[in-house]
Amino acid sequence: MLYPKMTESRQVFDLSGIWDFSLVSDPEAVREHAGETLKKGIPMPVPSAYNEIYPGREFADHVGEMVYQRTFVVTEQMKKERIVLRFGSAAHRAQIWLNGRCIGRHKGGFLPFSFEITGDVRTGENLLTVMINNIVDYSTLPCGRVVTEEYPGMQKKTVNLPNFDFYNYAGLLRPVWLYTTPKAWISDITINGHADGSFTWQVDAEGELGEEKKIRITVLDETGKELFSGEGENGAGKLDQIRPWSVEDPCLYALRTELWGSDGRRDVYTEEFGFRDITIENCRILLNGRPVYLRGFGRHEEGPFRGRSTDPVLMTKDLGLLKWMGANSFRTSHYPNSEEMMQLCDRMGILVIDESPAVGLNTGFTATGLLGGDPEGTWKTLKTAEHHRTVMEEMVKRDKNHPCVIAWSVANEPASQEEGAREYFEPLVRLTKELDVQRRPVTIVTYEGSTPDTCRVAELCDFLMLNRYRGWYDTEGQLPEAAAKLKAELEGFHRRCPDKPVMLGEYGADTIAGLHDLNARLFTEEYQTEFMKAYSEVFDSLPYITGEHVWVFADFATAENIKRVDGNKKGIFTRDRRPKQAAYFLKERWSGMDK
Ligand code: BDP
Repeated sequence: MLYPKMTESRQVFDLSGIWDFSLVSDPEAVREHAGETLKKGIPMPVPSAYNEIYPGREFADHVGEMVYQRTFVVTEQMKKERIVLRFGSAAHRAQIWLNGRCIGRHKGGFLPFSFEITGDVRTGENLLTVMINNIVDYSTLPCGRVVTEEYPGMQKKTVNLPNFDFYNYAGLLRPVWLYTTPKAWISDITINGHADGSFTWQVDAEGELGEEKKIRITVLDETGKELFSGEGENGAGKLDQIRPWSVEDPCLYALRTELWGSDGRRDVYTEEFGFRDITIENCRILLNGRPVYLRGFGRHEEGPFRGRSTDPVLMTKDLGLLKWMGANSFRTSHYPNSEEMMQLCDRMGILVIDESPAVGLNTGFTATGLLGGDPEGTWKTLKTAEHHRTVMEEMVKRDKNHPCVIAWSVANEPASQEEGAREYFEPLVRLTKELDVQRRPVTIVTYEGSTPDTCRVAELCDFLMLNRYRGWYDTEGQLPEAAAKLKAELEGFHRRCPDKPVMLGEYGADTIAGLHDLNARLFTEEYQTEFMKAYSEVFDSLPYITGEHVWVFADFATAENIKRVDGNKKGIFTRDRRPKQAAYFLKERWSGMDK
């Protein structure tokens, strides 16, 4: 899915800003009055999560619907074009009305969607109403549970328990745009560039194409110099002397695409891409034929004030810190990040494991240990299979051209040891591979409940990504013992899958910034550093380990519970991005790896 870009033939209007907002107790009334101006709407910034903008526990933890509204003006000039309304995302379910008429719905909180509204808009002012539902249950990704609680003498209370360890921020988390195209338009572009300079392209066109339909593509270098031109909706080419895209030299090229339709007008779109190869050989992940050891983090797209939202300041700052640490990669745990983040990673040379929002697919386990249900019943209980397919399709379609994306993660910590796991994931892994012309490696990130003896999905994965908390959730405070357990498990997985690269997807310890102890006790900065050292020694002793992603880049907000003190504190940085002591250990370790 193409990002809204201004080109010679397209105009883009950013609808970010202050919208009207209201929590909803009666969704039917909103549907009925969607064409009327909101009564008692309060100002709400878009993009942002609505939750922490105003004080009040009831406000933040509201379960159900909320409504966003604003007007926008369409000019006579715009009316001559095709007009599209595009959402970067809406968490988790949205219904949209234009001037009172429902124009569509979308399910899934972290991927873009759009509607053509040419016939629905009028010249002058238009009223846009968006109702969002924030409930996570056994049919959504991520998963959660809705529970009705009863207390003596009180009204019944509905609560939504997330089956995951991050705060359920909701709303219009990403930008909203209007854009125009000619009546014959480029609807999709797929590029596959290799490190040897060969490439293929596929251009999809829609609308009033007629016999006159013509497509021309031009490959441009970073300075805009034309290197190649070709015709047709698909084709292949080869360039001499390209600079492959890499961490050290994230060199981007552009495919300029022109389409002529029946009215003789031209639509233009320029998509950036890189020439690079990702392959797997002998327990190694190779970037452009050379082994790359992944060092970095799982990272949440969140911070103070905005909650989980597109924030160019925070994302640039975080990638700067990643580089400062000597890291080269991160996982978009536990949902696709914003499109702007992917563009920045392309540009800054950061390798991304692109994760779907499939987290909490385990009715018997959550990180916080409080929400377990039926420990045997996950794959009989969940109703996510079809939605999971759609999400994988949307995610690959959105991110397929980004050189920074080196692998797809289909899920985080599902009940991969339970009966039914293989049957659930096998078609999803196959689909993901089929959808991606670059055939990137695919993985499923597994938890410690899924051992070398019990895991049912290891063979489906191109590389194994394991989350382990020995020394924290068990063997706490006993790092030599924890390291011994970790090593035995890694060896077990290697015996089972001797050709597959193995990496840690998560390992970490909650650490209160500023808390110190000579004996490196739990929760202190010293313990986190010792924990990182103990794990590093294990990795260095096993040649098939191909990466280490620490949990987590920065402290983040979670649902309130007795295992979390003001959120998850496993960050190597605090939530306001100050380093804890372990940052310096990892910086030295990782920076030294390039030498
Ligand atoms: C893992 C989850 C992650 C949690 C982490 C933790 O994948 O989302 O935040 O544990 O407990 O189980 O800190």
